[in-house]
Amino acid sequence: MFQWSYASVAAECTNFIGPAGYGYVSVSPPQEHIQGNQWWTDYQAVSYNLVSKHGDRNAFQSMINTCHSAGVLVIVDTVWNHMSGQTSGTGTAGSSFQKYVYPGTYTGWDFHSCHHGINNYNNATEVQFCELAGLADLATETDYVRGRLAQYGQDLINLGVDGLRLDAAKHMPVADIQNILSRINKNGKSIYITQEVVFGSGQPVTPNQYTPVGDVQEFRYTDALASAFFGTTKLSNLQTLDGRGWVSSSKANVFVANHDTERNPGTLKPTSAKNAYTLASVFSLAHPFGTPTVLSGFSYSTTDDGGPNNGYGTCSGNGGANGWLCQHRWTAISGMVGFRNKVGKAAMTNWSAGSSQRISFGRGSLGHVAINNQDSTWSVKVKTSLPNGKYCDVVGGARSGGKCTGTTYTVSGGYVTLKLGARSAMAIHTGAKLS
Ligand code: LM2
Ligand code: CA
Repeated sequence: MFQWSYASVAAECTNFIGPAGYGYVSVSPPQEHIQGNQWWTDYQAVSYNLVSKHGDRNAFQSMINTCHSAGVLVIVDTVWNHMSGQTSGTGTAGSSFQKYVYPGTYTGWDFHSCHHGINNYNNATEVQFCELAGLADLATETDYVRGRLAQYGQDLINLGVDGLRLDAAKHMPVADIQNILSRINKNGKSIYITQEVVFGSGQPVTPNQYTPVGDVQEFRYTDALASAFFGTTKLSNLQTLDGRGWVSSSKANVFVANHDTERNPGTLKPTSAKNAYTLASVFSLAHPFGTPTVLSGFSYSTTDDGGPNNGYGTCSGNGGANGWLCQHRWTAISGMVGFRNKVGKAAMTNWSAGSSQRISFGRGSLGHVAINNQDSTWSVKVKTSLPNGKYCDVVGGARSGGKCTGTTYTVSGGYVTLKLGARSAMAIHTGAKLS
């Protein structure tokens, strides 16, 4: 829930996220950060007081409790690699700071002595000991910094947080992350860890180096979906995603877009032509590879724009409101969350490709999906392992009462007949079967 205030996340956990069956909600950084309207002020930490533009400690605690009551666990975007790039100012909790001097938290020797940006990604030392985007780089190998970051992590866990997204994990030696996490008492819970390690061809710091710690965000997946759904590579080549050198399925955290990629050129965005974003989202939630994250963002005119509506996230029906996009509510996306929950770990079955841009596959005998990423209708009869019966399409509609609000598909004798319009998809599963 990119840039959503904690009060608005709490309301959305109750109103939609919980009932829709999402496992976790992931929220923007809660620690004190520099002031400013841009979204990225979040990533310039000033202290670990939980007073950010998204809300204060009470709002944060209350969101955790409300989301938990709605059956939703909470992942927090955690900035451990650095403090501010801004040279001086006052943070969102009122703390005065200078770059490298954060009174009560850190001072000069808590930072790496390399005070310049990262110019050479082929040099691991520079990647991890110099300044990502000019941000004061914490000496995460020192006992004091490790202890301070663990104290922050412990505070989050004690408040009930269930998972951490480790921002800029690539820029911290994996041993430092392991050490910090080992100092945190998980209170008997299992804490989900997802680490941001952007793959770069030929670079010495790789996503696979971080898998001993937890999940790793696999940006090669994001790139592969973009080129397939833009039609520059074959969608039909995405049947098997293991064995490509990527992070393995059990460790990969995958997404169609995140808040950074959607702001980059040539990537899948909610505004991409030809329904590409929705089709890719259907693929991501249907395909067994990895643990999928759905981005919920907002529309913007410049890539710096902060969240609209004073940061209070709002949705309406199956869409957004007041500048928020609410992708998590889109019919296709929330329908596919239901699909994924129903099919669980069932293996891919009955894969077929009608062309390089038309695919169809099942998940055991629990679900079946088809994607037509072409400009003409695809009519085909495909094999399925679903039991005989009538099923509601959950991409364009849902089951409501005893009826389908969208298309009804009939499975008979191990086959289903599809007629998929240009750039559209269908998905059926046993959780949306008519009696
Ligand atoms: C991340 N992953 O490693 C976040 O996903 C990404 O959004 C963060 O960058 C980055 N790490 C640092 O936490 C964002 C944003 C940058 C922005 C930084 C810090 O993408 O553009 O940098 O947050 O606010 C900004 C200015 C940049 C300036 C920097 C330091 O855009 O021009 O660099 O602040 O003042 C001199
Ligand atoms: Ca670093």
